[in-house]
Amino acid sequence: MSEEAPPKIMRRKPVTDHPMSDLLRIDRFPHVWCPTCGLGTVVNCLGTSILKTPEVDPNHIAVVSGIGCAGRGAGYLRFDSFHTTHGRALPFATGLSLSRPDMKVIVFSGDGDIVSIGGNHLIHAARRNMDMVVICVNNFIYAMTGGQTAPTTPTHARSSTSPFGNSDPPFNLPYLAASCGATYVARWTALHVRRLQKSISEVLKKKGFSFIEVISPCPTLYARLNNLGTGLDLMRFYHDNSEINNDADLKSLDINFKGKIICGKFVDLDSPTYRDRYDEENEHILGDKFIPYDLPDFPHISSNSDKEKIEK
Ligand SMILES: Cc1ncc(C[n+]2csc(CCOP(=O)(O)OP(=O)(O)O)c2C)c(N)n1
Ligand code: SF4
Ligand SMILES: [Mg+2]
Repeated sequence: MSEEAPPKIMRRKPVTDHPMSDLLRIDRFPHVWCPTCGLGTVVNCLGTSILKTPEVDPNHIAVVSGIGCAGRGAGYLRFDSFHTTHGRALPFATGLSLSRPDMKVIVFSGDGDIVSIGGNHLIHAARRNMDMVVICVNNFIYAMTGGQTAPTTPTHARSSTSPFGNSDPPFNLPYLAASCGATYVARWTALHVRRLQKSISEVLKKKGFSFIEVISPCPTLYARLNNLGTGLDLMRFYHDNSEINNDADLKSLDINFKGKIICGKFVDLDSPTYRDRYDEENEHILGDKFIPYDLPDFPHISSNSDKEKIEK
């Protein structure tokens, strides 16, 4: 009588489904990002935050990107995703947020896209307290186009257009966003995954203009041009050189070349959004003739939203 073979013990079970597979457009893979680039980590943090914020209905989330390596983010995420033109993610998101107030609009893009060509849109979206979340992935450079100097490149850092070192001062992004009117401002690095996820969860449940800067490794251009090693070396650098100080003076958040990176949640306040002020102004002028959108304050949030029901 032949004995039945014992069940095979598998030390490593084959992975049939990625934990994020419901949220990713796997058909778009392999992605374009280099090994040890920080962008995958930041996208993963965004997806994880959405999954771990049970109040937020994933079917009411739109992700908008501009152009750049970071700008590829929207295309890999399986929400209502829009890969727009360079610098225009914020005006696109503004139109979307105004015409679809039932959607939570998230802009996911790079420092060059949001702060350089898109800088004007950033300051005005913040000033008007547009209801949107901005995740600005700052790798200190225009990566996709070959590593040119960005308005975030630290003084003395080298880039393909400043081969002897950048002579300009970079923007202090949290200070810029806050001084223009952003009602939530935070900075993390790609190493601070839990804190970044917590921040994203917070802003998903908040109204108004939220700005999260994420310092992220670009090993292929920024690190190579500045002899900073691999993405892993940059993660070690963040580990050794970042300091969390939620109470830091916004003016003190400058990032110097190879200097300390102060992280934290610096601003979290409630202030009327563009739509609140628009409705109030129109009600004041038109009285009963004005019919505002009949929507709850947080239409994308439902107490019994079911993550299993992500529409395929
Ligand atoms: C109007 C316009 N100008 C310039 C470009 C070229 N361009 C594409 S991506 C990019 C820079 C992207 O930098 P960033 O937003 O920091 O993204 P990264 O690649 O660093 O993630 C530039 C200048 C373009 N596509 N369109
Ligand atoms: S060039 Fe830099 S930012 Fe772009 S994918 Fe490669 S490592 Fe990432
Ligand atoms: Mg960049």
